Amino acid sequence: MNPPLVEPAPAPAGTYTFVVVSNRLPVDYEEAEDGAVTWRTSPGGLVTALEPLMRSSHGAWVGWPGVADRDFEPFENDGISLVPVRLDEADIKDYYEGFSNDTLWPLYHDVIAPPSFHRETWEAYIAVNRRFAAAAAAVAAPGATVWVHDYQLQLVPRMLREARPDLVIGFFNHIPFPPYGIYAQLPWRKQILHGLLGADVIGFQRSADAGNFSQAVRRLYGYPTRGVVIDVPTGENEESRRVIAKHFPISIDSAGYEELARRPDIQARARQIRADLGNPKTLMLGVDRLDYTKGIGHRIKAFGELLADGRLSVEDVTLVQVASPSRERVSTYMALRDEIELAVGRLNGDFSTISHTAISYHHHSYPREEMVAMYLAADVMLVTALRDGMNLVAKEYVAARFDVDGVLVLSEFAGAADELKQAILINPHDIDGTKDAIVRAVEMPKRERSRRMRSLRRKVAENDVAVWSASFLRALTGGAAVPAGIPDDLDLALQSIAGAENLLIALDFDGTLAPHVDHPEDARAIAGSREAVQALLDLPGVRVALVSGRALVSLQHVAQPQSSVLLTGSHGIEVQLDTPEIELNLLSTELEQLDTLARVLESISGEIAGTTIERKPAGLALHTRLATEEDGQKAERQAREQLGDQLPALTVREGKNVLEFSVRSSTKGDAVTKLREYTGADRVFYAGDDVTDEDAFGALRDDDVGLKIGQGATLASHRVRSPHEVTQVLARIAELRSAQTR
Ligand code: GDG
Repeated sequence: MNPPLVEPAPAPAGTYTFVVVSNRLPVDYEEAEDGAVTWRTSPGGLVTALEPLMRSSHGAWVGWPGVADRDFEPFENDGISLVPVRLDEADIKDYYEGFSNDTLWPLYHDVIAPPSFHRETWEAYIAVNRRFAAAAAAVAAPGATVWVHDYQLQLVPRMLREARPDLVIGFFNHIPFPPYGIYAQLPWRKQILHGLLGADVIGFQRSADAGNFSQAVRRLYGYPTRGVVIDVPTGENEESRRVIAKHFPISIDSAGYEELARRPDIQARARQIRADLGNPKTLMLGVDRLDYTKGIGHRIKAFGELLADGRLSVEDVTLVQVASPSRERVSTYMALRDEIELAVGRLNGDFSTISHTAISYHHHSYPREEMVAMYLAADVMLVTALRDGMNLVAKEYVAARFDVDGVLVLSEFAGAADELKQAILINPHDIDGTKDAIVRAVEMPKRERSRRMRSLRRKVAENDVAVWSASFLRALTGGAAVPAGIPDDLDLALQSIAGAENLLIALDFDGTLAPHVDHPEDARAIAGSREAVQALLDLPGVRVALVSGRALVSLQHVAQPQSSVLLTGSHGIEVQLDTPEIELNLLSTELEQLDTLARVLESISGEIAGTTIERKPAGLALHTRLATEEDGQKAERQAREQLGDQLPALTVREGKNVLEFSVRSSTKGDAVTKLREYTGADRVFYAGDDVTDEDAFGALRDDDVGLKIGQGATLASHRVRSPHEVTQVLARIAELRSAQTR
């Protein structure tokens, strides 16, 4: 058991209903010679995204104002309430430069640089996180939503929950979350997970990051995880809290970038930049904080070799590299700067001519207008990060290119690569591959450039930072009372989906078609739902499926579905797709694991009185209800230990006096994916009410429709009150589709 991180003294509540917490406040401090203090908003994407919400919902931002050793009272700037947290020089050295940037940053970025592990800086990290948590707890109104940001503040969610259990708490990690083999190096690996699991929703950039996090939770805490859902025991009456760990790829204010790019003065500046560089045929650009994760050295090496090989010539191609100053007091960064500047100097010495500079290198920060002018001026944008949470520069370049030109070369190790598939994707460690990609970018014909850029621009425009924050906050909140009927935005979505060529209607049963009842065997679909399903089944190009956590035999018994309804049960482990038999859908490796599992549990149960084994479709359960408490614990411990060694990939679910092991960790999300494949559906409608339905919502694509029934956090795009509305919705889809196909 972890000790409480904050003494649980009941804290008095504040007045803000929405609170953002980040290491740095979005303002810069300026002091005039006469001592007059002004604060200037530093316009990042996060501010742009959250500003409207901050204003409309009585919000506050908690963070460090950027000046050490000074106390500042809360103040208002540009209509946003700011709550400064004090950091002393020692905090900056130990919490910020030390633990955050010399331990967590390199560890989370695949140990590209060696992380240092120091107990003193860890202590400072705890102390400063506690200060942030206390500041947020003091200003948040009862039941407020608090959104904590980034790796510097991973203990804050738990500290806040302990101080203020009434709050709804979200956390977003802007940087990657590493695979377990790397994360496990951290001496305080359990404490950090414990800290994060204080949140209700934990957001990551990529689905791989969320997966790494869930795996760390399973390995270090053994908590059951199903898809994006983690059941975290509360320590009271066998209860657990549901935590969602999912990817929410961050973005930029794309309209804002495009607006700047369209300004005549900025376009003129772009032309000027090219002219000042001697109007090279190809201008290549790199823009990064000077950080070892960004692969600046790899980029320079590839460029240098291309010049040396004669595949590029300094007469034709110039590389502009902006390396904005960063973390200059951390020794790894000082060494990096020396290394990069040595490489730039050597390369220029070798290849530049009096009239042509190979690399135009700038160790400065520029105003945003100047950055946009550079984006417009650059024919090729090089993003060669060795590991990057997202990389906003890639998205900014795309947003700025309203002329639908320019080529983005993008590392597959940047989160942006998950979305920006029409970039030229590279592995920056592969210098030859990177060189080929650069040449391809330089030589790419105009038609291909436009085709790729058009598709990239659509992606960035549709998924801007407002969409990002809205989808995170929708997952986090959405607990307000749900009105009856079909809301207008849902009706619009139904109109669109009803026209699909092949439509899959996938429905949870309990709580969706049937109200919840005390005894599961008594559940029955509500009046009218059978007719609504039949109306859909009668239409061409529509398939209807039930997706249930129940075993299929039980589902058939209570739902009595029409014969053409597709069925999946036990969270996707059992399927019945137009066949008379139920298929178990296990791979031969899984069958072997099942045998090993049975052998281990039977031998434990054979030796410990009062324990029994129950066979499940894809696993076994060890029941200890009839054993003494001591024997029960012993059996569970032995099972965990032996299976942990022999079958580490098993999914473990803990219940009251039962420990369940499955060889298949199937979710309703897997069920939806399988059904989509089987039916060849181009659009999917999914309705469900339970937390296990969140996996299904998580498996939907942008143009699918997810419908959550009732209150509670959800990833679904729409919500209705009860099964009654679900029946209306199904009837409405049938009506719309038959009208459209008539
Ligand atoms: C972290 C994660 C994730 C850079 N130089 C100047 C300047 N910039 C701006 C860029 C861009 C931002 O800074 C950098 O964002 P990145 O995403 O590229 O990288 P990190 O700073 O490492 O950010 C990253 C991000 O958090 C968000 O979640 O994407 O993966 O590491 O906006 O334009 N801006 C100006 N002058 C400069 O000289 N004005």
